[in-house]
Amino acid sequence: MLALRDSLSRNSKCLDGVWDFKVDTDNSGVEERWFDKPLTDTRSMPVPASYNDITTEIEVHDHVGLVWYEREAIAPRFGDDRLLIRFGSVTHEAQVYINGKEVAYHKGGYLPFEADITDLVKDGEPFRVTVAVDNRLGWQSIPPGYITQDEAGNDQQKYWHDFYNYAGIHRSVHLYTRPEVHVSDVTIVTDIDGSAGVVKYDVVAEGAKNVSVRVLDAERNEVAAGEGASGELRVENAKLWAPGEGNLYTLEITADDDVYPQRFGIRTVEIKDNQFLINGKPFYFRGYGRHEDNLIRGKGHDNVMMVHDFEVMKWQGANSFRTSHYPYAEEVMDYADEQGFVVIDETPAVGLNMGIGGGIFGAQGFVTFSEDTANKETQEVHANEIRDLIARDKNHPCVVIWSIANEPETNTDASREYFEPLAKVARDADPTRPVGYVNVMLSTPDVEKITDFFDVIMLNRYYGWYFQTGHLGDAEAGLRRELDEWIKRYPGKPIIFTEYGPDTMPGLKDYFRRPWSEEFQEDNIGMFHKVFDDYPEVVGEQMWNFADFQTTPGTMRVGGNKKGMFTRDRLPKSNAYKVRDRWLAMKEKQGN
Ligand code: BDP
Repeated sequence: MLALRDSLSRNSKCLDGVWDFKVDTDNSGVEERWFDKPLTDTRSMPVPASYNDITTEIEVHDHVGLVWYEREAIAPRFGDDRLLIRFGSVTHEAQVYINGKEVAYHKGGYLPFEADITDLVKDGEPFRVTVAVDNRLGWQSIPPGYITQDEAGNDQQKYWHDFYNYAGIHRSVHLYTRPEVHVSDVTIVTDIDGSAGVVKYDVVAEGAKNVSVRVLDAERNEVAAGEGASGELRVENAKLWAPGEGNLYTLEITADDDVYPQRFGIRTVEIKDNQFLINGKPFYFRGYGRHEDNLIRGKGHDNVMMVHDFEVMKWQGANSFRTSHYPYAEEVMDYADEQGFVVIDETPAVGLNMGIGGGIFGAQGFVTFSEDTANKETQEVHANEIRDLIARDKNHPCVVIWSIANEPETNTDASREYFEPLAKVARDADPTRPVGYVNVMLSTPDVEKITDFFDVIMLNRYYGWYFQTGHLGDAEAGLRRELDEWIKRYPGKPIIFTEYGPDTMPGLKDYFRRPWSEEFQEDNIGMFHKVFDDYPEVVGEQMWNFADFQTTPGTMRVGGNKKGMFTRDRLPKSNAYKVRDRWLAMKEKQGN
């Protein structure tokens, strides 16, 4: 889906603000047709934000099922154009009504959707927007979950991922206008030829008689132009997009009366002899797995936090991150392009592994892949998440790898059957970028069954924390043994560490440098770094996690997951300074 952009032919109006809100205590609002009339007995709820932490009421925080949002909007003048309503994301399911009429149903909590509402509203007139939001996860949702009842008969949502199931209207809501005949998609693929950039483009604009394009540089000078819906252009003396250098161009597309500006960067990505090459140069990933998680807002997108987080990452000398464990807000992807950050872009397929349920995530006793659990239908939902993510993010130069799942079960024949077609879905949707998945520690190379479908090996490893807790000598030996085995079995595939590091209580100091202390975080992460430095096949270190984040309560979680390099309010733990020294030195050496 195309990003929201204003242009000569497109105007948008933001509907963010304070909406009316109501919890649907017994989840009966759809049957009772709450959307027919304005909601009654409402309270205030900011948009965008997760609703969970806004009020002080546990009934709101813990509600399982539907909540309702509503506001009035005034239609802008749209004349003969179409008027659409667009949501950046609603987690996890949304039904949208305009003046009581359903216009959209969308399942999947982390990607945008829109609806044409032209025929339901009038220029300049007020109308009612009602959104029913459902936070329930089931076996056929991505991520998966299931619901049980407690002794009192209340629903309890269970899931296998280690972050809190925040819900609500998480990203901005807009109205926008566009001509009836319009640009509905564009794919841009770039290459480098000497000092020139080669720009292949393919526009979809159904019914358009005339399609033309021009490439504009950052100062809006035209540097190339073409006729027709697809073609190849040359940009002489191209300013390449590169790590640390957010050089961007715009492909301005004109399709009859519609004008759509698509930003892109000229760069290449390639894997060769164990190395990850960007613009033909070996790239080493320094950074983190992150979360969209913040105080009070939960998973609501917030530009203040976004810009601050990037400042903090730059302070530390990071050059990359993974969108663990779901697609991030479009604003974040745009900003990563601009800042020259390198991104591993992940689908919301997290927790497809009932083997690690156990004590941590509060559920166990299921088989991951079966007719009654994650089945064909789940696989199709998963496939659509991959397609939709790639459709949304394919023109972002920052994205260099698609990660189709985090820590799924991959040590069974059933997992091989499940993942083979999904790897293909990703490759068909984008033949230009490497595809991978993020591997869990239970899937060591001797038992893992799907790495041959992928281009890179991405490992989450907790040596010295969940395993050999506190014993770094054994941890290091285990890590080295495992790495040797991966390299032996998969020669040529580069290895990126996508998670490592222990929970660390900020302020907990210890002369004996034991687990949970700030000293232990330094030692554990330092041990990993020492090992990485010995292996040229390791081309990246993304520690877990950028910042502490909220989870479901559990005996292994203290007010959430504490593996942050920074606290939840983005203050450095002592390890952050150590890693900063390392990363700034590496940056100096690598030049990015
Ligand atoms: C891995 C998951 C991540 C968890 C992390 C942890 O990928 O989501 O938060 O471990 O345990 O299993 O901290």
